[in-house]
Amino acid sequence: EKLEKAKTAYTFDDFLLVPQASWVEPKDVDTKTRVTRNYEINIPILSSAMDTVTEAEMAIALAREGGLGVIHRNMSTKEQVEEIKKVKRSGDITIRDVITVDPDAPISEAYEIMKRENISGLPVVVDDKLVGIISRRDIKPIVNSKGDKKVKEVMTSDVVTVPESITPEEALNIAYENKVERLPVVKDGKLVGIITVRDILERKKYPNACRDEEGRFLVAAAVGPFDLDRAKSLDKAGADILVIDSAHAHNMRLVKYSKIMKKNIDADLVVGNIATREAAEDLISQEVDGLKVGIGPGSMCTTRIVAGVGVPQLSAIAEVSDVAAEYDIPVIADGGIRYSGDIAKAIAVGADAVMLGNLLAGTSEAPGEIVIINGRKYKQYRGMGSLGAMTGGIGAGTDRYFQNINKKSHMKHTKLVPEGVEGVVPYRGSVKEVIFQLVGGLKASMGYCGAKTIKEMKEKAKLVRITQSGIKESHPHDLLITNESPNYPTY
Ligand code: RVP
Repeated sequence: EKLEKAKTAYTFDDFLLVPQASWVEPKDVDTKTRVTRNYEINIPILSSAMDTVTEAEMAIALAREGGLGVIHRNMSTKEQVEEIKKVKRSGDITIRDVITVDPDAPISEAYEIMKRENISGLPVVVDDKLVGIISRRDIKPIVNSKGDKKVKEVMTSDVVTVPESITPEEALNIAYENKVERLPVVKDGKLVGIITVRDILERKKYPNACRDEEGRFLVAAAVGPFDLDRAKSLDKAGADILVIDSAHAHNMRLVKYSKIMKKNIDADLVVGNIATREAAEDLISQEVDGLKVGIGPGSMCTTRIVAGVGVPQLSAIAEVSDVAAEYDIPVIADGGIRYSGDIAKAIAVGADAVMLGNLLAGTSEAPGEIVIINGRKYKQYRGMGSLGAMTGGIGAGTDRYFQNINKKSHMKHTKLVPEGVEGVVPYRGSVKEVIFQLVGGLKASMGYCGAKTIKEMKEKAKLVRITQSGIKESHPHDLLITNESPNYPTY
């Protein structure tokens, strides 16, 4: 009877999207999407909270392209806070830890600081009050002359300053009008930061970047299901979104605790992973801001084999999204995405965004070095439930899978039941290149389906169920591929 009642569940390969009458061309598509109750991102892509995928470098690269990185938690709270700060600092046009010099210091000292820190100008301050600015140009010709002059003798005292509320465009205009490279930011007469023309121009290179209200990059961070202290620290450090990272978020202790976590932070709270309607309902009743779906689809995940548990991903996304839509809560489809077409299918059945591990682990911005095997380049990629991740770092994988080990035990390996494996993925170049292909594929798909926005794609897309022979026909067949394509790896 149990078997008779069992539903059939499907995944990406079981369906294709049906082409429809369309006035939409890929170039007209808008990929902006909601990722939580209060946050929008510009492309529907997040990077996995895994120690071979997301640290600050990945989060910065992805935010620049319009996506969102979720900093992994297999490190101390202090280290994770530092990663968040790195992301926030890099997207900010105002440098806040400004290096300054005293007006009575000899110019040789100012010169040494500039050389050491590789900067071309220093604000001159007395008790945080800005009294001048000195640049390399001012001192280079005289620094070696005899009789060391003081900073105050050569500095420019008539400094053009700007308030904190300045926009990048206004700052750029002021800098050009006054022919200066750097603008000290002053609040109540005190120096609080500095804006450089270089940083503003750098910012213009990424028009699609995801930024917070202050213009800094958006960043998310993973937190253990019951780790309130870490959640508070990450929140304070400026994480915009926290993601409760668990292999089974329908654990009722976790469900209840998510409300406590939510009450204690300003950031939005995403909870995952789940795969059923019931789990979605239980979590939504705790007022979470987003849901993450995926039990067992991950490319390095063995949960379905080790525990025999999971739901094929396309059905899981569809089921959770149907519930979430009733409450207007965004859904992130996490795991199992191999091609851009899978992203389109995930959105077609209701996801607002996808999370990628495998596809981003091979980029230069993922942690870890390139390894060469048989003359080809690879990067390491491992499950957070693999032995390596559970015993490496701070062993964050153990509570992800509700396993506790005695950290002092010398027999750690024999006390763990892994749910993931360790391996390598092909090196794929930069995040920018990978994202270009993935978003390009999604835009093509939206063109075929006649959907101009992600919302329209969710509403309009139609699917057709296919068979094994349909899958075979879908992939290239009956030829020997001689040139590798950037969006269809053959390995
Ligand atoms: P994929 O993109 O298919 O490589 O899947 C990535 C996802 O797999 C992660 O975002 C996470 O939800 C899940 N994961 C991470 N570790 C493990 C594991 O060890 N089983 N699974």
